[in-house]
Amino acid sequence: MNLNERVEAVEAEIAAAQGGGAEAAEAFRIAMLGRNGKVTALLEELKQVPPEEKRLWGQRMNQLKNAARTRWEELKAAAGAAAGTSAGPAVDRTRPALTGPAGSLHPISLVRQRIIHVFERIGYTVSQGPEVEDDRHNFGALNFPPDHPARDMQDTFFVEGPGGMALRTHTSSVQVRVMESGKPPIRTISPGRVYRNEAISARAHCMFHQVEGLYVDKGVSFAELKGTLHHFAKSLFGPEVKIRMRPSYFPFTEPSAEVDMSCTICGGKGCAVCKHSGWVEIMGCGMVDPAVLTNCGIDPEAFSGFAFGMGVERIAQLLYRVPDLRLYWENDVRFLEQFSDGAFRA
Ligand code: 2NM
Repeated sequence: MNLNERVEAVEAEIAAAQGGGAEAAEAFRIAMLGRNGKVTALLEELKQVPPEEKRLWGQRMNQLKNAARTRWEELKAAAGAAAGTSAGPAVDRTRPALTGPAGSLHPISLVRQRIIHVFERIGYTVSQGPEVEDDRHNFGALNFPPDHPARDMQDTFFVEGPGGMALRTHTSSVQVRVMESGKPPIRTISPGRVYRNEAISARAHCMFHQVEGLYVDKGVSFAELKGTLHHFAKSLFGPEVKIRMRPSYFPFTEPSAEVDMSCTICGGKGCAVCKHSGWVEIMGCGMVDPAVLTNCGIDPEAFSGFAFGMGVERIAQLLYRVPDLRLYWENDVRFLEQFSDGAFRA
């Protein structure tokens, strides 16, 4: 082979060199550009070229050397990229990973969780029951007379079919199940969805969330009821909050009361939220009617109990100053994004 053929052969070899990691790149460098490399050997041969051909051959050899160097750089870069240590764009492996948008809990979930937390800390368990109930658990055992207006078609969603089933109108139905199946002492709360056939407005919805509480034991008093509810209000709304009770009526409690809290918006001075009274209603409560205890298999001579019930939407409205209950169900992210509570994030 003459010099030209040998240069062409090495050029072809350079062009055909395949990547295969850092070792292959280094082997290529040694084979071509090393002390005994093929390119180095050809460069040596320049010395024997006749003087009139030196300029031409010099250019040709330079191109060969550059081609070998370029190919070597390419092989190194390919090996580095495969091993993740490329000399290309720098990657900082200590940077925190990018996280996707996390979303946040719905204000109703958040407030329900906070309510549950307050009662769990003072020894209450959490009970659940079916949303489709029979008449006995939703009304009968709770002392609602057969002709009570709350049973009316206007208030209750009845379920078609046998058995006179209905969507529960309160979670007191869960308390009935707890009393039927257990013995005092009973300390439990029942959070859940309830349904009432009402026109949807800024103040009412046909489905809302309740948390009802029940405490049955020997010698449970109205004073303990008031102390428990004051503790609850302070836990959620701050240590300055006051409560007061107004006489009221529920079929399942006697005596019964509405519970007001000093208005947290104006601090009791009077504002639009409390209608300038300084007080806002937060729940209903009372001593469990002895007839209800009897209906649920508990001897009212031996035991007494108190119960209370609140709407989660109402509590959340007061905590977050939500002006219209319909906002809870519109799923407008501008509304939903405003609520986050690190302590209860999933
Ligand atoms: C309320 C108000 C007053 C209540 C009563 C009972 C039960 F099952 F023990 F009889 N559970 N919840 C109750 C009492 C609920 O909600 C406004």
